[in-house]
Amino acid sequence: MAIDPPDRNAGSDRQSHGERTPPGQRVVENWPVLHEGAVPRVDLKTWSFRVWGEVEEELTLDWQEFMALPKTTVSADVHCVTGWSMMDNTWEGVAFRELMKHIRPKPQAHHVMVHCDGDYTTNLSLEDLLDESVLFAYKHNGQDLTPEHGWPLRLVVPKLYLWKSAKWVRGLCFMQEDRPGFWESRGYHNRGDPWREERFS
Ligand SMILES: Nc1nc2c(c(=O)[nH]1)N[C@H]1C(S)=C(S)[C@@H](COP(=O)(O)O)O[C@H]1N2
Ligand SMILES: [Mo]
Repeated sequence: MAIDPPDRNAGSDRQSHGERTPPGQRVVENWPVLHEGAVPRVDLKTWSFRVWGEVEEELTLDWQEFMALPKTTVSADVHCVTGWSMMDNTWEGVAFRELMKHIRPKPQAHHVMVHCDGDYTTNLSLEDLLDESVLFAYKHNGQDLTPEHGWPLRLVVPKLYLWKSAKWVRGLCFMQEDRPGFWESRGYHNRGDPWREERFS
């Protein structure tokens, strides 16, 4: 288990990677593991992905149904609020936009709470999720995700700090009004744009 509390000194150790590293970030080569609680044990036979809340119809997909969705590959850097960035990742999975073909949000549904195995949640605007870089990934650089990095499925939101990239994702609750998720209610910024250094609120 590894917990990363807000680090007020994040970014004091600067190393640039050209114009691609946001302010206050340093590039790492080895991928750190950071999360709250224990790595969940997941059984693909009972795994399901659920969509509920402000939608015209709830949706539940089992693992096979999720894997049957068309796949995509996204190349992106990731930036953690604790100050490290990892460049040139290749993610393979299902684009958020692809999943949205099966979801009819009600007109007032502008926000989404992402739910995971365990108690972790994170909130995003539907607009941020609809960015073409956002996907549900099961592979990183050609390998299945390891359990500690979110196997079987994690959300990847490259344009926002990595706490928005929920590991062990199991569902989405569409909402009319925004609500803070796990870290957002503990002092992290509501949106988390690394280019604006939206670290803490
Ligand atoms: N389910 C879940 N997802 C999570 C977290 C968590 O505690 N639980 N931590 C977040 C935070 S704060 C970070 S920095 C990244 C770390 O991802 P990594 O361990 O793959 O580097 O996962 C994010 N996704
Ligand atoms: Mo984090």
